[in-house]
Amino acid sequence: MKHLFSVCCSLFITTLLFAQDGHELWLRSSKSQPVNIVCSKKTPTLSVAMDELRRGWQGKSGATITLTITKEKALKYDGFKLSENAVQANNDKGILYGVYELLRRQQTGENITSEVNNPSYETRILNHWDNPDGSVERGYAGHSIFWRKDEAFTVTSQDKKLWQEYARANASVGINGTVLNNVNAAPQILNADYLNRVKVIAEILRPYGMKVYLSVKFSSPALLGKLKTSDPLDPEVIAWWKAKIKEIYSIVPDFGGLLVKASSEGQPGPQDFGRTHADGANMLADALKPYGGIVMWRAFVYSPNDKDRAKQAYNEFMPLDGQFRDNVIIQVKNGPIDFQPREPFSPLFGAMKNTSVMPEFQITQEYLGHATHLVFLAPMWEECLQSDTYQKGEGSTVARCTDGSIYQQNHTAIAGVANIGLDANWCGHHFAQANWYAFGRLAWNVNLKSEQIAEEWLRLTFYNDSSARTGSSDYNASWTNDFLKPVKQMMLDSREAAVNYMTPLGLHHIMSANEHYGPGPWWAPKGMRADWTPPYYHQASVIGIGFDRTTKGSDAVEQYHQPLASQFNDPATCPEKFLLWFHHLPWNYTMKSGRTLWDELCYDYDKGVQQVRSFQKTWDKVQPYVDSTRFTAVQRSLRSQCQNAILWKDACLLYFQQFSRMPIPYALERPVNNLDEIIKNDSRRTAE
Ligand code: BDP
Repeated sequence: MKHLFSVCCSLFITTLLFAQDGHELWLRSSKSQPVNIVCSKKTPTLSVAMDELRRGWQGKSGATITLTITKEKALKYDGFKLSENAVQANNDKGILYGVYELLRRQQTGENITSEVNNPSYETRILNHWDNPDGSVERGYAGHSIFWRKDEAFTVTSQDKKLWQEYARANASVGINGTVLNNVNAAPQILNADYLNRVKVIAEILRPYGMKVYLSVKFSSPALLGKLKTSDPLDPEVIAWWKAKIKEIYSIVPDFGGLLVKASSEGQPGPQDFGRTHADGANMLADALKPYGGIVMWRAFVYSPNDKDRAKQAYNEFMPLDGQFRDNVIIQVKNGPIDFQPREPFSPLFGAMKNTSVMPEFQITQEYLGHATHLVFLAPMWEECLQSDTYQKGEGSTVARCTDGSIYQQNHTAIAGVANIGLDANWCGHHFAQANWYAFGRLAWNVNLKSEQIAEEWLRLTFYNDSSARTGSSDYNASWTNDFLKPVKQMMLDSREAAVNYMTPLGLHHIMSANEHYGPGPWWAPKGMRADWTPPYYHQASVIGIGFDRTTKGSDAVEQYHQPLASQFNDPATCPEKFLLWFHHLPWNYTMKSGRTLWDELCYDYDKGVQQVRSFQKTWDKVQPYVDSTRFTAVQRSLRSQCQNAILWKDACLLYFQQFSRMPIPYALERPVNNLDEIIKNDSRRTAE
């Protein structure tokens, strides 16, 4: 009888759940209460704030809320002060952020306390890797929302609507800037036609407090200006950039600045002319300075000649510490190599003491299963941000070394490589939206916990208020117990699961070539740059596995401040999650669990697969709480994720087993794929 009752309830709830394509993100409209707003000033941003209040007020019906621009010393950047019926800030953007916070708290049922809420970073920016032809590098959610191939310069009302929705979503989590094009920049982005489109985008984003930025190709003076050189010290080159930047500001007066990938992966840069990164960055910084613009100069550099790619950014940039202008920020990826599922933090954080440094995270899941795998990235970013660099004593976390708490920085910033495209749900996977949300929330408050972010996002994105009203408090309780708790746990476990089935124990860069989806530890075609092939990173042989970065090896450990350098250098004290990042060890090396290294690897891969299987069960069970469109989409993705996790496990274990020559522990499930077939399929694909 009880069972029948709950089945009936489930059916009742399900029928009330309207199909959701996910386009509304975490900003799902719900019926609001009437509200009176008192606001003495009038600006486009304040109008947005007032509209949002009217649209989403869930407080007392007929309440009066006051929006006041003050001059409060305790407020930093666009921070705000909140109470149940007042928002104070030093500027209109702060008011807007305060309004979003107020509405979020009303919706999630959090307390509204009257404390100062300042952002951790001044600039909280997305990097779109969007190309002028509409394609998106490492994008898995459809084409660019900004650019397209056909009728490239026509702006439709549909474009404008989408850009406005985009701006609103970003503002609601505090993101205040966006780089509109790929770091592998097409030079034509600086041509008038494109700049006019940038102007329209900027106009739509502006009321939402968002500035636009562009990525530029360092050789633009030669390519576009037909100059003989792009040498940053050449007077004609300097004049060309000055004129170009003047032109940009005449079109977009509040333009934010430039992002530059130079002397990196084949991109031109100052080194082509015998100049340094500082020469290049400073030349652009000087041209931007009169307008208040900044240069975000990337430290993602490596050449095939270096013995250890992990060391290179540090080697190139440390000697330049203190030589950059105060409107240059060095943009550093979280790890020293790339955006791998797990890396130790980049040793540049905290080490560059006289230069502004900003973290770059990848929201798009290039190495984490694209838009197919459910991987909540907040735990990964939290791990990086809360890593202690020890550069200024204990507690010198990456967060504190970059947010201005420890070093005097003229500008502070944090960037996330966007996962946004034209897909109806913006991000490809419904749960990938949580990563966009999480990036914004962490950029605003670098100390937020992943758990809080996941909970907020789930409440905003999946709580069904029409059912809540009919189902009353019972619905609330069962939603919390049977949906929120298990799904939140799934999100929180999902990154570690991906590490387990992809790259456990510090393994890295063993993904399949080019598209970076699935395993490829064997991939090393003749003549290929060694540092683009997985064997360079895993170094597996009959002797053992792992990259020796100890003092006896590449000595990458030396780039870390003590006590980390010694800790990483010794396999007994090196955290096991980084073991094979720093050490080459024999297959029978004894792990803390008492198992051999080989067995541990097998157990970790297996655990990853089992975790995804448990995510499938978790999701199937919450069906009554989710509309069928989103339910089915996530269910299907989890099936593909599970197949891919099994492929990772089978491929890596069977491949490494050729060297370990040890059996896969018999307690574990046997592989279901054959290595030769996996490799054959993979080489067919990489040859395409
Ligand atoms: C790598 C990506 C490549 C990017 C590069 C970068 O595979 O597409 O251009 O990072 O960040 O991970 O510049």
